[in-house]
Amino acid sequence: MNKNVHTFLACDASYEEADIVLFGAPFDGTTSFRPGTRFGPSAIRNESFGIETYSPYCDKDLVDYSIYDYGDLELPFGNTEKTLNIIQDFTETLLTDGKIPVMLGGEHLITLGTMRALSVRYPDLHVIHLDAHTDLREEYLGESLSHSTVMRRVWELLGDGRIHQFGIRSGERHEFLFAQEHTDLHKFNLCGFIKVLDELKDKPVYLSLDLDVLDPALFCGTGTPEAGGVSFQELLNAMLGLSKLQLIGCDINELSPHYDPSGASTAVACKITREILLQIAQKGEHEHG
Ligand SMILES: [Mn+2]
Repeated sequence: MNKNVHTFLACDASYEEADIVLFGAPFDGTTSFRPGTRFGPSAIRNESFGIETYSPYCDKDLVDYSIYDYGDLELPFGNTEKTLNIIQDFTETLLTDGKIPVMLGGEHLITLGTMRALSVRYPDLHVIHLDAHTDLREEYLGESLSHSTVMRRVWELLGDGRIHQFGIRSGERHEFLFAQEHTDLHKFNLCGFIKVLDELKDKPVYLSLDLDVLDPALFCGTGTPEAGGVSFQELLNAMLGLSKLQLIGCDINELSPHYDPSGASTAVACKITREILLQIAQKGEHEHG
């Protein structure tokens, strides 16, 4: 008899043996335009069985690594602060147990939960942020906790020069002016990404991937699609450099699966999740010899 399991593709190690822990944060409580990212993690798990465990891009296979899929956190949809606390507490548990957290969203605000835990643990932490949107508002609709303020809140934790933003093509003028002073913002594409990887290779780095950085022509399953954006190949090439880094955690967020009835957006999310997991896993392989 097979076990009745519902995990991301081949992420079926036990918690104890796993170096990497995948978990879902199905929260879309502050979504301003079109909700639905709460269905992201389960869609990624379900549809992951449509792709292979083997990556011909990096010549690695998920079956050769120990990754545990916790499932989804239980989050109170109406309570943003409590949701962030649950994510923070869970992340702290993983760090204490020596695991690398990989979180599937959910809306982008969930990043603040992991960052609250990680910024304490790693005082010299840098963040690589891929997104169509600046996410640097001081507040949105009177709320300081929002998917469109998340990187401003992260900046408050980390300070100047720690957030490296790529693919950004939307925001208010004052956000871009803020970025000139306080973050390392690269507009429109991923040019300069490899250079930043080289600069950060000795630092602890967290990756926050808002999938709407992609061209909505290939990734329309998201709440705030923004015309323009990078191709799958560009994103993949960038991700294939991640094993150079001391990646201490990451999140992949903003898939809202039902806006793309073809399922292609979810398939894109599955494939990029596989590639990121393999980059983190092979790094651990080098370190353990
Ligand atoms: Mn975005």
